[in-house]
Amino acid sequence: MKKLLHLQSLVWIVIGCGGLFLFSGCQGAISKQEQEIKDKRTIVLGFAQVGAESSWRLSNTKSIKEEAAAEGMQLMYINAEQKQENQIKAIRSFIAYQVDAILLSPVIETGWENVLHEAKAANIPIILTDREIKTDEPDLYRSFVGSDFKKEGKMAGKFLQKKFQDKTRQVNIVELYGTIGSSPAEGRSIGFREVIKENAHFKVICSRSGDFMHSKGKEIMRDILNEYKAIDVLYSHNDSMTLGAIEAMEEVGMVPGKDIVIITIDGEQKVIDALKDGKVNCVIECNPKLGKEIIDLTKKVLNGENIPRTVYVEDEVFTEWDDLSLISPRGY
Ligand code: GZL
Repeated sequence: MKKLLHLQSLVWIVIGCGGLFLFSGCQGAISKQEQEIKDKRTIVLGFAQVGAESSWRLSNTKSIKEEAAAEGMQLMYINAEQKQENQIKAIRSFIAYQVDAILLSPVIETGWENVLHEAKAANIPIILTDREIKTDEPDLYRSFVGSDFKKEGKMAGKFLQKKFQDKTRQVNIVELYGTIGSSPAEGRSIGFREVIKENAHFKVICSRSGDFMHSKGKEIMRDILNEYKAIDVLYSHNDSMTLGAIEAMEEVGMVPGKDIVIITIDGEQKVIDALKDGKVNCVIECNPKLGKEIIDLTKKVLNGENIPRTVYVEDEVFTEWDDLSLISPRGY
């Protein structure tokens, strides 16, 4: 509708000039007029966000909203409450409005072909932010901006190898898995296992999904503590689940970071504070502040420039061995 309105106003402008440009090879004139309108009009983006399940997610949303506003872009934001069907509905509404581009953080990796074909048919570019999709049709989206989740999993495994380098007895590991079918959970799990398979005495005795949520992380850790009596390590796919798991440990008198070594991913302030208090042993950052990279990339797409297929943001690792006073406030 929006683009149609602009086209009509463009046609009106051309006719308003006595149709001078309409029939006499007006391409040059129209493209000048069109360029002036295009330069003046506000870019409208659709943003289908996963939800608001963690402080990480809230920071990620804030970063993208702030950068879009700073660039004078209008952002239509939908919180899909971690449901793929809500994201698909949001994309369809963005298509109906004929936004200039769609930002999508796909809650899970599969099931996107139909709606992304609809966006392609509408000539609306898709940019993936934060999470990736699995598809045999790479042209369904232009680029991915986010973290390298497999690398995050490997960093977790490498910390564990150093932490237990003197141990030869079996090391029992519990994994709090993120959202099943999501690219961060899959990457963090695969990367971790790729590293620890070098150590035959490292054993993942239990892996359960807490869906990246504090409440589920606590609930599942309570059950695991009842079922397993010899746990050495908790490897948690995100800080929200970790904070829930720490509460479950403390409920039964366990000392997190001592009785159970804890490795967690995201880098939220609360978990950095827990690292400083000795309740956590290793925090792997997953940088949520993707706004600048996403909006810069979107501008390039809309200007018809070539863009990279994948833009990984850098993630840091903070361990119990570091000078933790050097960690700047996290902001999320
Ligand atoms: C990772 C992101 C994950 C965070 C969680 O990029 O998708 O989703 O690690 C969030 O905190 O729920």
